[in-house]
Amino acid sequence: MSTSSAAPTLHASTWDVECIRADFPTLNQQVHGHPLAYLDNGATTQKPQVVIDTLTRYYQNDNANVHRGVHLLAERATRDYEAAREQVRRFINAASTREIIFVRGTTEAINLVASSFGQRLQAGDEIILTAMEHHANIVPWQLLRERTGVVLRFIPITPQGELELERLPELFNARTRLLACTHVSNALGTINPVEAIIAQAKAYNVPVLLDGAQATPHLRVDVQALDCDFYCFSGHKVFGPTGIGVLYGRETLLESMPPYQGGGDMIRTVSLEKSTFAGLPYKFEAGTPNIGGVIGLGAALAYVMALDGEAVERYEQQLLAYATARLQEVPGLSIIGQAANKVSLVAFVMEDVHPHDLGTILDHEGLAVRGGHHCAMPIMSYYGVPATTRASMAFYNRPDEIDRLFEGLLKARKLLS
Ligand code: C6P
Repeated sequence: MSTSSAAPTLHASTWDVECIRADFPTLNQQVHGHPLAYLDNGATTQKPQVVIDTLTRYYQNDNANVHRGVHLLAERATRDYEAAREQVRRFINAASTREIIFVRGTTEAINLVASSFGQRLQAGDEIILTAMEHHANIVPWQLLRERTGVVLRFIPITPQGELELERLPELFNARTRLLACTHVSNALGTINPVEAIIAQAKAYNVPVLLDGAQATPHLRVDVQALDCDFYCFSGHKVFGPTGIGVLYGRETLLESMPPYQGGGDMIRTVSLEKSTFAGLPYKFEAGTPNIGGVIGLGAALAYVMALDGEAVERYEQQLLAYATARLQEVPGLSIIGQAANKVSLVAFVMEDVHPHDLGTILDHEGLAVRGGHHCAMPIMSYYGVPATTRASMAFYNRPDEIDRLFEGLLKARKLLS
């Protein structure tokens, strides 16, 4: 670790990072002749051995369809599938498992709400979004706008990368039907003051959807304390498998919404004339679900919940402070997103160096970062850049990996500028 005077001291000893790293086999490998420094956790996180073992065990021993068979394997698969739902309920402290819908990921969760909740909206009804959303929380609403004529309004952002909350009151009116906002920005790292946003929305009786894709890997989320109406997240960003995610919905709202897709498992009766639908949560889970993914997600959440949440947050905040200080020492580098409240993610641009070229050079040093628009093109436009480089850290990252990033950036600068 660097002894640079600008960088704060990182007391890694308060968090046994080596012990944690031993749980993640992917981290232990060489890339282009260097030890892997995986700093692309915003894109997807690595999986602890317990998740890998759970998936293997499911496919080796229990593989069967759920809610259908009476045989032992079907019973075991159904039991583990529903146990994972209870694990998700505990993870976000939902009031009931009826409020936990399994979907493919955050993208599908938001599309489900836009499609189903959106059916009740009419031309001229309004939805408030923010200017820092991932495309997953913009495009489904634009598609809804094309279908119905709803109006989209946006909370603007400041150069710091925070929401201009003073502008929020003027966005509400009698036609506002929903506010949909990211909990944490994937491109800036900003943790939004969602409690204050929800309080304002409640005053106008407007339901709130939170995109929790980047929040759940870093923060403890309590949907009842937040009093939000929908909360969406992806399994693969919270140390679980890909292809599985969660839509939390307040039970009364979900009850009032029509099904999203039709098919097996979501019905009560079907005749050639009409169908009636199953109760929650099955009404929204048509067809054979990603059973292995759900069970793997349950294992991932159990792993995360067994960690000391406060220690995780403290350690990640130290990593963030250290990375911010070190990167600020790199000549010609500007950090994009300097909110007061951030998760452990630093996005930046470097004078005269394209993020894709930078990413390639860093890759050859064993450093995995992401370069691009991060599916947040409106944020890139706001800052007037085509793309940024993003180092996104998890609780298994180490300060020496940040030192290696610093050295890699100096090398890239020498080679490219
Ligand atoms: N962001 C990133 O590198 P899916 O793809 O459905 O699991 O998640 C979509 C999504 C929604 N909201 C936010 C805030 C996100 O960050 C993401 C995924 C990845 O930043 C891939 S673009």
